[in-house]
Amino acid sequence: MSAEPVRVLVTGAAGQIAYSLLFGIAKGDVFGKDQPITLILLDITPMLPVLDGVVMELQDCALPLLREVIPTDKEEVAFKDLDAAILVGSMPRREGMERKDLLKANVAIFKSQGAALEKYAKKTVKVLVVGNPANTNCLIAAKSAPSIPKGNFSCLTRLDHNRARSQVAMRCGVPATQVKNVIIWGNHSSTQYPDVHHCKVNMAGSDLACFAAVKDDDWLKGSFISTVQQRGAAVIAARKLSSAMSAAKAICDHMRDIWSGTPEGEFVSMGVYSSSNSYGVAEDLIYSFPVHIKDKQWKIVDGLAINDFSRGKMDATAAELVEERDTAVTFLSA
Ligand SMILES: NC(=O)c1ccc[n+]([C@@H]2O[C@H](COP(=O)([O-])OP(=O)(O)OC[C@H]3O[C@@H](n4cnc5c(N)ncnc54)[C@H](O)[C@@H]3O)[C@@H](O)[C@H]2O)c1
Ligand SMILES: *[C@@H]1O[C@H](CO)[C@@H](O)[C@H](O)[C@H]1NC(C)=O
Ligand SMILES: CC(=O)N[C@H]1CO[C@H](CO)[C@@H](O)[C@@H]1O
Repeated sequence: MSAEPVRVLVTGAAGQIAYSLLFGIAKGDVFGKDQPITLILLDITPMLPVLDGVVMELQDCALPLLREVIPTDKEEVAFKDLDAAILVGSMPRREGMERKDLLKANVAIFKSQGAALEKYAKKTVKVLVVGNPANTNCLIAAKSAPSIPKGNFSCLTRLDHNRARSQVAMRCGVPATQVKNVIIWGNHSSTQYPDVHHCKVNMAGSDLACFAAVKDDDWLKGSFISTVQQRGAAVIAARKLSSAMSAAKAICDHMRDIWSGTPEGEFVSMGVYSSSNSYGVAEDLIYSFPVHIKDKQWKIVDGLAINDFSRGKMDATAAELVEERDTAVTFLSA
């Protein structure tokens, strides 16, 4: 029995995240071990020769699920009939480039790709934006594809989520899988707020509140938070390249959960559309919230208690996103 292949686009496909990501997708980590896959790889024209090398390597992996690989520099080819779109490519910051000019260049890319989703993709397509500024790029893509439900767009904060989970796990001496329900609130930047007030650590067979398991409130309220916030910069300082293997793993985790759901009683962090003032967050932002996923639909986990310590940090990261959105929207209409 062979199901129809899912059509999956990865943009920035000649880049370093894609190099790990494509392998993860092609071997079945995301859409399931029985689901055939057609991979579509989009990059800019000068990168087409590199893309050919990536295609050769994918072929040489001799994977059972990979039915076809389509490299392209054309949006009308890339976005056709998509089931899933993982938008990794974006304009990188160059030496001396103004913040505003960088944002403007990214608005142009995500406006165009949003319009291509609108025109060519399936209306049920699930879109994950990774390229930075991920939250605002995602919002621009969603606004540029009005006939695709906003709920089908999300941006990646799972890497931050996994970093937080792992920091707690290492502190407690347990595998990362014994730590659940950390939350990343807000922007994927150093103002993000990694929150462990609802996190549970499974130690010796029982679930303990994170604060009780770690037994070091100063660490949890101080250097734990800054370590997670600054982790991307620490990787760049050490590796001279940004996070790629861990980003690819996080993308696989994120899209797999969209496809197959989250376990009962667990939640994950994703940048999603803020539409109902959940947790007092301004509407019309892509903001990272704790979500449950079922039947390919996310729902913000509601009713979590928020103390003053958390409130201030959640508001600060929201303010940053409001400012960025308001600037980006002026470029959108230009
Ligand atoms: N949200 C997150 O958690 C997270 C984590 C890590 C990295 N990132 C971001 O992911 C992005 C990619 O990172 P990387 O390390 O793979 O970068 P990279 O520079 O190695 O690769 C990016 C690729 O995108 C391509 N590209 C640029 N513009 C494009 C366009 N308009 N259409 C298609 N392709 C285009 C480039 O040619 C390049 O091949 C960066 O923006 C990075 O900041 C986000
Ligand atoms: C939000 O986060 C992104 C991704 O790290 C960053 O590029 C952007 O500058 C942040 N926004 C603001 C307004 O600081
Ligand atoms: C989360 C969400 O809103 N998902 C929607 C994605 O699009 C499909 C098809 O239009 C809807 O059925 C889902 O509800």
